[in-house]
Amino acid sequence: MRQNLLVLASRIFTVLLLVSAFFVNATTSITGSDVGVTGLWPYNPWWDVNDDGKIDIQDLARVSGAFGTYGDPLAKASLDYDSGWIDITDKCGQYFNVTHNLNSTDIIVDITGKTTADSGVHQRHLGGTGYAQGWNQTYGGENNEEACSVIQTYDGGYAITGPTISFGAGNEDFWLVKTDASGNMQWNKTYGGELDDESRCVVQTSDGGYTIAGFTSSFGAGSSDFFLVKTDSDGNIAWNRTYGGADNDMGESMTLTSDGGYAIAGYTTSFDIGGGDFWLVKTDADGNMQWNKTYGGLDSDIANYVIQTNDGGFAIVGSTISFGAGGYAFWLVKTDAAGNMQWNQTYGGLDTDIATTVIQTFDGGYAITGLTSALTKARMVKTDINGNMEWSKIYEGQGPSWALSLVQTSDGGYTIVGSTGSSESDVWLFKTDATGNIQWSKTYERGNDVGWSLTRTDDGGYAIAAWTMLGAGDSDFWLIKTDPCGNTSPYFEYGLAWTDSTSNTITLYRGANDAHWNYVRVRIWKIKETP
Ligand SMILES: [Ca+2]
Ligand SMILES: [Ca+2]
Ligand SMILES: [Ca+2]
Ligand SMILES: [Ca+2]
Repeated sequence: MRQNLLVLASRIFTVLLLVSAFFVNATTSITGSDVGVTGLWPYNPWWDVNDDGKIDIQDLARVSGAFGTYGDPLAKASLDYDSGWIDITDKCGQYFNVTHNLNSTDIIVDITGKTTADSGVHQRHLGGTGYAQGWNQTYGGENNEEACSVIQTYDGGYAITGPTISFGAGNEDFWLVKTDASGNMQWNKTYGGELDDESRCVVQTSDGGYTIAGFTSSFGAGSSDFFLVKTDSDGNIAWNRTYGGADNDMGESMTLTSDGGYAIAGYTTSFDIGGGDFWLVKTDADGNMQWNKTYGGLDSDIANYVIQTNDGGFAIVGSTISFGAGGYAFWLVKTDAAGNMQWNQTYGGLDTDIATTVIQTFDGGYAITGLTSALTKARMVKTDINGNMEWSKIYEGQGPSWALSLVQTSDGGYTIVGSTGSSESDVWLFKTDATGNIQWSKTYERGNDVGWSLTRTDDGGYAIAAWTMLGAGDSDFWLIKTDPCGNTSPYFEYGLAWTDSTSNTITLYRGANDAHWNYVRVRIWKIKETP
């Protein structure tokens, strides 16, 4: 079947489908036989094949190997409507309308697609180019490796970091793994000393090198310190810096800033007013500290994630007992560009609520992932630009569930990674709409597995940094690359179905597991009058 599809795809560039009955006030009813077309009409692959009253994925599956027309059976007279390329990357398993405001008859509707913005054009439900299919790879030695962060690199490959015990100078060390676009390891490096050095976060810098942040017990002012390591493009150390005092200073998150420097957030007991506080360190591009600020009360305040906001300030999220209703609550702190707190908000309370990641949303607000209910349920909070909660959702998959990282999608929704599972945990990836309702959900399983971080890839898919207990020994890094619908293996669900029309809209359906239809273009042509 695959061979046939490829042959068809190469022979047919554009599928034309004749419509007449869909449109009101039809003056001429044109059918295939009227214009002498064979193989096109009345054969319509977008029908209700299994007669269950709807055109959906079951129908797509049945017709995906069968459709084909040859050449251009109808002559186009004039182009009456062109939607241009519409990004539908995030519409897996969804119906959507293309509005054309064209009330006419004797037309051809011409639907084409592309997989990436730069790839070739394919026809409805067949073909597709430029898609790097899903895959997964593990990296590690006989002891523990825990992947915390993944980025796609300028060359289309990936860089992953987290602590390793198997390799390096002793106890835990920072581990940086660089792969090609298929996840094959190109090189790996460790950074650290004799004691524990735990990396949390990697970014690529404009010179092609990398900067990794976390904390070290091997170096610095005492106990643990924030630790920042800058490398060249091959992972060789350019410089490294520690930041901290005599007690614990644990860097958990870092972001590149608009001035080329860095902001690192974590937890300090060196400079806190009690129980540990959020600590934010701002450096220049060479790692020289420019300023630092603490935020917190008399009890425990633990920062887990920092971003730079659109106004040049910072948003830091974590958990607090000092403020809120009693137990650990999500705590969001917003600062100006100099680190002065502008406002802060807590979400949750009596239960234990641990916030893991914050992003700024398209509307200027914030979306936060985390854990609640004694760390057994995933939680997400959406706020407005001032941190006022708009909604909060709790997600339970198969047993205990965590939400650890998220991205916003082009349709205003969210894709969240974490873990779920009853006896063992699996990596959990799910997509929601703009108000947090789950649209699709996938799990990935080796042994006991947790997804810690995700990033969007240049082909519209996702890369997930996970750890798995089923690897070379103890835990290993696990890098999972998916398509835009969360699949790691190719599906033969080529498909975009045309499911309904009115005089001014065409309703399309993108297959729930379709890897290829990230862009669609609808054109409507007047046909030439038949003799
Ligand atoms: Ca070490
Ligand atoms: Ca210290
Ligand atoms: Ca405190
Ligand atoms: Ca291992």
